[in-house]
Amino acid sequence: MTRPLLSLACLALAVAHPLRAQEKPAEVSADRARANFAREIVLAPDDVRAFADAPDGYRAPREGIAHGRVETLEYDSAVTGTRRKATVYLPPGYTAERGYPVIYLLHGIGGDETEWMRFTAPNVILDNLIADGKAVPMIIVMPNGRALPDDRAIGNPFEPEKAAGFAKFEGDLLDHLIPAVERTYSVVADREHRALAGLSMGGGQTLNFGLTHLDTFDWLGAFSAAPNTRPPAELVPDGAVVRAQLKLLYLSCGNKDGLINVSQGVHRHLKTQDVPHLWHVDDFGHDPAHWGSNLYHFAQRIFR
Ligand code: FER
Repeated sequence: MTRPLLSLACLALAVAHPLRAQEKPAEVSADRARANFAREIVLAPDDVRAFADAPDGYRAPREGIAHGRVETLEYDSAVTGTRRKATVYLPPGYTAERGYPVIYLLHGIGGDETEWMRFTAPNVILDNLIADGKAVPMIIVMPNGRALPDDRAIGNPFEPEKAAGFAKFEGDLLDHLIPAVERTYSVVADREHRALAGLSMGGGQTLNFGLTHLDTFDWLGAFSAAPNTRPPAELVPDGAVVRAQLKLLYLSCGNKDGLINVSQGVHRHLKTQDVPHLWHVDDFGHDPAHWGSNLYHFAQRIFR
């Protein structure tokens, strides 16, 4: 199975420092993370694909179609006390004459605001989908989900203080990033025109923040959500509330991903609560092939 290099680096670190009685918390966390990735994968009969993988070439740049553009947005955050960066994709023909929907797209534990672009080129995926009439023109905002004064993707991301930055991002997103995006770009600033999605750690953030802020987001996508996902019964204590509001709850995981138990737990709880959701289990691992293919599918199902 292939995994992002940074996750592999974390695992190597855990192996190099076997658990001992006086181990520092960071090493204990790394060891636990390694054990999470190595969990036995037990598939239930409904842990199956909902559709085929994205077709060949879905993330290959095409000539002869209109292309969007990618830029960096800087915004001030009272959560971190710093000026922060987000990567922004503006769709082909972006104009202030109309308002666009926005997807906030969150990275994994080893990443930052550049990770999605490096893993799967969401700008190319969307250029291609829009050219084919399969997705509506939308803005993609790719922030740094580590809301700390030093938010660089360096060191051991499993250190408790570093991991806490991913939880603190909730306030940064809601109170600082979204307002900055809505001041800067021509967007439709309501819940019907806001989606939240992410990979791994960012998938957990999506569920944690999205399911508790249904007033802000109408479309959620969690791709191979990580163990930072809060217990499903806490996230959805009453299925009727989610059922009445959310347009799309998209959950995906690869059947070779040791973290699949996290997504299975969410899916099974949603089933007991009668919450409609899309559950897609493909044949990938914890890797960019899964995240790109699922962004391709998710982007076609939102804002319409
Ligand atoms: C963990 C294993 C993996 C964990 C987080 C991750 C918080 C995240 C992985 C990723 O984002 O790729 O135990 O705990």
